[in-house]
Amino acid sequence: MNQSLFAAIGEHLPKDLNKAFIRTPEGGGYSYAEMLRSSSQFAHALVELGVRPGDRVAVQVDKSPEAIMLYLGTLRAGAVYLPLNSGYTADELAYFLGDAEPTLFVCAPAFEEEAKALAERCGVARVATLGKRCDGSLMQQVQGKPGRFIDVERTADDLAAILYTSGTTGRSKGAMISHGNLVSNARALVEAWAITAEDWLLHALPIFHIHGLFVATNSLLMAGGSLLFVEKFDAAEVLRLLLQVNLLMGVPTFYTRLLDQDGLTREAVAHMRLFVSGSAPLTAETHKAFRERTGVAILERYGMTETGMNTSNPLNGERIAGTVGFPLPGVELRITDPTAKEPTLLPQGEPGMIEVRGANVFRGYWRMPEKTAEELRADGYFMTGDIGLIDDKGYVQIVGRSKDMIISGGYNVYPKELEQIIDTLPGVAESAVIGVPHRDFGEGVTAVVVAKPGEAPSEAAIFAGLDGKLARYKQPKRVMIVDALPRNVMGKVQKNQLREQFKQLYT
Ligand code: MLC
Ligand code: AMP
Repeated sequence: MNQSLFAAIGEHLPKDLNKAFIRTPEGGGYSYAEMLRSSSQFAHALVELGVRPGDRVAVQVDKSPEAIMLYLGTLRAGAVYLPLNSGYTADELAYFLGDAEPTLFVCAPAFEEEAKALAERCGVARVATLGKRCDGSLMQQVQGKPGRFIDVERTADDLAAILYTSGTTGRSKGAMISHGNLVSNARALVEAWAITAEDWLLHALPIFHIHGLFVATNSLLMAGGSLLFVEKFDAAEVLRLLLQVNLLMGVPTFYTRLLDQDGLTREAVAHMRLFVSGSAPLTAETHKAFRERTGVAILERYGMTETGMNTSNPLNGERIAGTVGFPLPGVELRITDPTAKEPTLLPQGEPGMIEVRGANVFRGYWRMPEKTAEELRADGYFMTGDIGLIDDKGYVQIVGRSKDMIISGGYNVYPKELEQIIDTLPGVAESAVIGVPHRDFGEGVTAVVVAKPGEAPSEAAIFAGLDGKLARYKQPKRVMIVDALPRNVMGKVQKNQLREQFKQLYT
């Protein structure tokens, strides 16, 4: 039996296949029947381009309904989808292409020449292009292909996708996500949030991370629901389009920006069934402000690339601000002592390492068995790196992170990646990159820099030194020059002290 995500979606198709699957505000998009046809055509085109089952298809394109067809076509061809943030620079891409060794790299048409040179350098056999206006070489290749495709059979353990997550020590790791992972998590969300074919979700997230690609897209597909698809989040436009939908999923920045809109009123959202927030902490302040203004309690959930969604506040029941709710169906969660080598359970209410187990947990890191072994325990629990507790009502609260990571507007930024570059810049003795409260992005990436004796690197020089090397969202919003970094007796930089010192920089 085919255990692929697409086969599972096939079991839940709406009765009327002419019903919308994706619609854009301009009237474009695909019905379910058109989705079945188009994803077949994409699968045929991929096969023609030499993509075999198990091959990786790396994709860095602008958001469009066609990009979703490419995703589905890749799954149907039995290949492994590898989405890449459209903000990644050529340096960043070179690493991913070299590591994942895809058969095909699909990029935006404007990037074709550069991509071909990069692909040659990284040993990638083919490049095709896909634009957001149905343009590009892949789109041409898709035209005229048969509207039926015999799907490649997959087991639950076969890979469906690889998503790179940066590491705290430098090299990014490719999280291997199986069909079984995607199917189980989409089913759990359909159950937890009671998603049906009547639902319309306003999709304003990027589609190169699990939130936009898996949580928002797969769960609606698994229920035969519909997506109103916009290219990016614009608070005024989203507020206007909410009238046409009943669900919104977003990162906390969506909600703080919506609160800045005068038009956000009880009446404006009276028809909405559910607002979901995740990917970063939703402050109790934002939760409360949204509730006061609209009468609606945002439902906060918690997940990560390696595990999909782990917990959710209840659909029916109290949604408590500052908590991420209960484990989803099929997910086991425990809190352990982060200092102990063997899993040591902590009493309820005590903060420790959040560990999760279930069909949602990934298959390990691509070609990094030692990293996999460091984070996936022999008994199947994954050590998330998040510090949390289970309160007396059974709600999970996240209170911190054991990993040195910043979450800015829902994107993860690893300080090490910046520090390694900043430390090589002229006049810099050393640096520490921290996240401090930021009104818009939740945390603002901030570089704290110590100059070499007799030198005075400027903020502008640091910005210039990072330009083009890392995606823009990773770059510091401010650079603070200090005389020395605070260290403990072991010589370790005390980032907590720096976070305290600069906590009011962006508020
Ligand atoms: C954009 N910029 C950011 C940024 N997004 N800077 C810091 N953090 C961010 N998140 C920068 C741009 O580089 C640019 O800077 C400037 O801000 C304006 O760019 P923009 O394109 O106009 O930004 P905007 O569209 O307003 O984007 C903000 C945003 C977007 C919050 C809407 O970042 C977003 O959609 N975030 C969602 C991320 C997401 O989906 N995360 C899920 C990960 S999965 P400059 O200098 O170039 O002018 C996951 C697991 C889970 O975490 O549980 O879900
Ligand atoms: P990523 O590696 O991009 O998938 O990001 C996953 C990380 O985002 C988790 O390990 C958490 O640290 C964080 N995260 C996701 N959802 C929440 C949430 N609701 N509250 C706090 N942190 C969250």
